Amino acid sequence: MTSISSEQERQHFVTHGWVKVDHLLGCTVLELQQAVDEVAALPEGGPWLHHREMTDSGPKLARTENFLPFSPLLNRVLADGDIARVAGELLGEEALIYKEKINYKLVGGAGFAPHQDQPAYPFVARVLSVMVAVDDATIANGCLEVVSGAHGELLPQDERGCIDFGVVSELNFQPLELRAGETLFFSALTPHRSGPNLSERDRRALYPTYNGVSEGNLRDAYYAAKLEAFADPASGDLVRLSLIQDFEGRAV
Ligand SMILES: O=C(O)CCC(=O)C(=O)O
Repeated sequence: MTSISSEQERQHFVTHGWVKVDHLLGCTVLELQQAVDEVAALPEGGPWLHHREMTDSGPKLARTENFLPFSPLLNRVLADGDIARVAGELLGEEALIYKEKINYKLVGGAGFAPHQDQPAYPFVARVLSVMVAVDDATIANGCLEVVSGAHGELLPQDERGCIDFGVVSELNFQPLELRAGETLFFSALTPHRSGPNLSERDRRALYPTYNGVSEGNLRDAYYAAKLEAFADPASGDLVRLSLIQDFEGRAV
């Protein structure tokens, strides 16, 4: 089988714990943005999960999950296309979608505390995190910041499941700007964080997460567990988006 990622890209991923790859969408950036607009416009109360946050200009959409069954284009791009094939090359076996989310980070939207993704993913030993930029992701609008070469182990965590404060000061976070349509593959152990969107433009991004076929199709089990965990409404000032409390957004 011919591979889609180059040897250099695979080596970059192994060494640094992340790699950016372009030209994997299989559709135009405009089609991708329109499909994300359609998901954002889905009404409340479906099997998809919309989450909102409070910003200085009022409540805004922060995240949608569980939308692939309702978006043929996004399902093709994330589950059946070259992004999933490169994910498989990096995992070393066919990649299946474990879960999918859109982080909208609309103007004024909040950032994410330093964390590794692995603790947020039950039932699975190995997952691969991926970000597909829907809009340009820049320092001003809260692009991802990663620590290179620190994907060998789970770091000490605080009570929220984020990286312990004492460890964070020793980590060297580097901003990764992405052009709309570019894809970032990163290890579920790569420490990362992001700032708020202080710009005048929205910064939307898709985050499909993949597991290897040898661990089975876990997507339904993941969403059943998430719905059960979220049935017990969390109190407090922060919005809960994940099974860990990495999001820094204010509750509506
Ligand atoms: O979208 C971002 O800015 C960061 C997202 C993130 O780290 C997460 O959803 O786990």
